[in-house]
Amino acid sequence: MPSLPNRATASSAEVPALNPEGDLIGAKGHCEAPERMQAYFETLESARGCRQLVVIKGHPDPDSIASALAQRYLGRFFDIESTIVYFDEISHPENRALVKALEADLRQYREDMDLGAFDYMSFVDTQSPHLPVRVAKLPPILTFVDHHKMLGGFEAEFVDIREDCGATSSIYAEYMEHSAHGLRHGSAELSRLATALMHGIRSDTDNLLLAQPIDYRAGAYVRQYIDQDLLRLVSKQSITARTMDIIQRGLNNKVIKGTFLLAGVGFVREEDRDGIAQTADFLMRHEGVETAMVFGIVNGDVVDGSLRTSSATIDPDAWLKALFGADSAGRHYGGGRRNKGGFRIPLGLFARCRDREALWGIGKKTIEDLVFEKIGVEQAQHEKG
Ligand SMILES: [Mn+2]
Repeated sequence: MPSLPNRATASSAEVPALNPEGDLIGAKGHCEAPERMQAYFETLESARGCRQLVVIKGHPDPDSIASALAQRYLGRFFDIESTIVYFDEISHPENRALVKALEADLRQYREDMDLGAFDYMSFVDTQSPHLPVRVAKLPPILTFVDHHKMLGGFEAEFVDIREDCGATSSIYAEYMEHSAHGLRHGSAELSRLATALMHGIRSDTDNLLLAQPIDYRAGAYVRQYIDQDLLRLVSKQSITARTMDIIQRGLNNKVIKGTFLLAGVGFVREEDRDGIAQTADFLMRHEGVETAMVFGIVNGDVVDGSLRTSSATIDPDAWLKALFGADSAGRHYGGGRRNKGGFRIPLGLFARCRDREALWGIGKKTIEDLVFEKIGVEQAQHEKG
């Protein structure tokens, strides 16, 4: 029997040091894009002492909130003063609780805010830098960090878009791990930031089910600094009674064609709009369904929808853009990333229609016809070979 190597002969210098959590001290994972990280910090250096507006577009979610906090934190090393702004309501009750638990200091846009007074804008976790409000003279874009499908068509000092990355939070974690501006122990604020990043990574990757290598590395890095109790608190998943109601309507109204499921859920209050996405997530679990699309009229004035897919042939971003097209300003009604997407189509003048039933009927019919026509055409093409 071969003898086992004697562990006692290894010199103590070869034994890596462990911190109390059992992690290797000073061990670093692989850095996916060292040049980009370097360029990121050089860009912040070039803006030393400036004021930046960190923009969250759409309804703030765990990944965008954590990324904005990371952008603010990293800016501080360069004396960059940051204001984090968001435009759309924080609709999901869990996200409202998250912002509170993180003491995140996010500002909702108000008309008396002078966005033009900032030196720069930085965008996180969003596909395009268009603001939902008109500002006479917008500041230039300092950094743009995201993981949605690349759209291009804008100028920025620094751009890092990684489509093969499950969460924008993971990109920020990489900047931190491989620079001198990383997370540290012993700071309540930094453990909140680490927790926010972990929650952002988990929530954008369906609890790591869809995680890419960078997401695992980022998770391994931030976990050393997280506040376990806080993470447990923010990731507790409850479904509100009103969301249950939306899911139920989705179940009742679903139409399945092949592997595609479409469900209209009628009128949804602004604060419950996240229920549409939650319904799409839920209906994806229907046996034999590869793609689920759920839509409703939110706030009485916009058709809002979510798409989820595990299909290898449907690219949500291209698919939704082709289906709904763009407005007269060229802005697409929909978009997405690898396995999920969303759309928002304003009803315009029709929002004033008092006959809600008729309005819903038109909205539903329009979406159903568009979708089923597209699926039909795709199927016919497929069958033709
Ligand atoms: Mn994201």
